[in-house]
Amino acid sequence: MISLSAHYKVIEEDGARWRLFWWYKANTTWPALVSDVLQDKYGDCDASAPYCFGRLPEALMENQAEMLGIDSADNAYRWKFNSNNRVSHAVWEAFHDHKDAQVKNVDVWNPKVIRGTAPKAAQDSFHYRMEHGVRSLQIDDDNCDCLTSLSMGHGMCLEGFSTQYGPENVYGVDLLYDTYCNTPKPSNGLFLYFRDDDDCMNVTCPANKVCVDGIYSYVCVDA
Ligand SMILES: [Ca+2]
Ligand SMILES: [Ca+2]
Ligand SMILES: [Ca+2]
Repeated sequence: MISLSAHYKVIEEDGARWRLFWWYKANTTWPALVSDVLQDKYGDCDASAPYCFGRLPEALMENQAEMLGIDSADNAYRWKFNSNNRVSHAVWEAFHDHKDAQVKNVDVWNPKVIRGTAPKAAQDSFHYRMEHGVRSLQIDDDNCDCLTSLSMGHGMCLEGFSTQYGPENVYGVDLLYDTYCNTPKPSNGLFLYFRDDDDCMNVTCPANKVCVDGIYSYVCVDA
C-alpha cells in the first residue's frame, strides 16, 4: 500500500533526495494542545499545516537512514544514523520508535554541515523527555541548552530546566547552529527530512499506470 505521506514535500540537497517528515514554521503560535514534539505517526499530518510533529516512517531501516535538518537561518545539517553509536541510536529510537532517552557524554555524533556553521562543541549527548508539559528533545554536548544542534520543544538542562538561559514556558525550536546558550522559541523555524531514494528510478509501469515512490518500495497505480 502506498504511504499517504507520499504528498509530503521532496527536495534535493547535497546530492541526495529527501522527504519532509517534521516541520515547524517560524513564527507559528505554539499549539497549546501539543504535549510531545514527536506525537504524530509518519504521514498523519496535513501537508499544508504550519507544523507537523511527525516521527520517521516505520519502514525506514536504521543503518540506511539519514536525516537532514534545515532551519529558518538556512543552516543545513545532515546526520547519518549508525546503530553502533549510542547517541545516534538513542535519536533513532526517539524518532522511529517513540522512546524516551538520556545519554550524556558518550559517543560523538556530529552532523555533516551542508550550509551554515558547525556546532561549536562535539555532539555526544541526547535526551528526549517531558519538560514543562511537553516531551522535548535535544542533541548537544551535555544535556543542557548551550551549544545544541537539534533542540525542539521546551528548553532542557540536565534533569530539569535552567532559567539562566531562557524564560520558562516558551516552546518552539532552536536554530541548528546555537551561537551560545539559546533556548527553543517560536520565532525560529525548522524542517526535518529523511533520505528517500527514488524507487521509481528504474521502474516501467504498465500502460495507463504511474509509479509512486515508497520507502524501499514502489507501486504502480492508475494514472
Ligand atoms: Ca549544552
Ligand atoms: Ca540551545
Ligand atoms: Ca523511496
